[in-house]
Amino acid sequence: MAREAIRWRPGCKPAARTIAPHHVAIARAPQRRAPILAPMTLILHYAPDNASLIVRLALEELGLPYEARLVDRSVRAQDSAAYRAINPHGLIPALETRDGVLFETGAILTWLEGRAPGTLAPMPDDPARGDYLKWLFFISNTLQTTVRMIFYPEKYCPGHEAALRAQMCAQMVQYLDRVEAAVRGPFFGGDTLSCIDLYLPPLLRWCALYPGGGTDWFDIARIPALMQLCRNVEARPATLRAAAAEGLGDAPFSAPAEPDPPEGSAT
Ligand SMILES: N[C@@H](CCC(=O)N[C@@H](CS)C(=O)NCC(=O)O)C(=O)O
Repeated sequence: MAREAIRWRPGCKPAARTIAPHHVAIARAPQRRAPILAPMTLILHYAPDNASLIVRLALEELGLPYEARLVDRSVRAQDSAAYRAINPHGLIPALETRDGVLFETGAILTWLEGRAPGTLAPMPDDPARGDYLKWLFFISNTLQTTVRMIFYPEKYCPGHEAALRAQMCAQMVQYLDRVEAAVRGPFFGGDTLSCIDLYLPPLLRWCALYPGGGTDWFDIARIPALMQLCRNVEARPATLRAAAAEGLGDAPFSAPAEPDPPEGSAT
């Protein structure tokens, strides 16, 4: 079906919300004032197959126009003064908005979801909101941080990298078992896509791929509900657009392979 970008106008709710027919949450959109967001005011600082992918998935789902600006990891551009002026932590992603620069994937997702309330998260008065928030925070605070420790143990415990990595892989198995047990439907919370469904598949992809030669701990057979969720997310046109932009193939989450990006480097 025709897919239009969300447009915000002063003093009214978003117009032309024809993202996808199964976005039942759209019907819950509030009548309150939505902010003005002029086209092309969003700049996503990204590297292929980095955490910026999660933000790109949300931008694509919401149909928001954005410019993707490469952070060239092959020359450690994330450490450059220019990028540190955007994100002082030197981490990818960052999103430039009319409200200033945002960093932290979970914060960016929440800000974006707040531009179109009800599209990618339960509304504040929805009983499902609490479950959504607690798992979103767990994924952002704990799951993603554990993945970082598996990828970059030298940043957390120099001299004890192997021990830290082993400990974090074992921890991750337990965390993923708990996330698996919490899946409620085709998407994490049930029938409706949320930011959580855009966050988990990239994390699982990275567990399967990185670091090269060090992913034996990751056992897809333990997490069938999450694998089905991955298949459901990667069937979406928004996901296919994001995957194409970053060279991730047609099954980026259920059958991940090394990326072949049109520009930049994943590591
Ligand atoms: N907590 C941050 C973590 C982001 C993160 O780990 N980004 C990685 C890429 S996936 C990164 O910038 N790595 C480069 C580095 O650590 O130097 C967030 O959620 O945005």
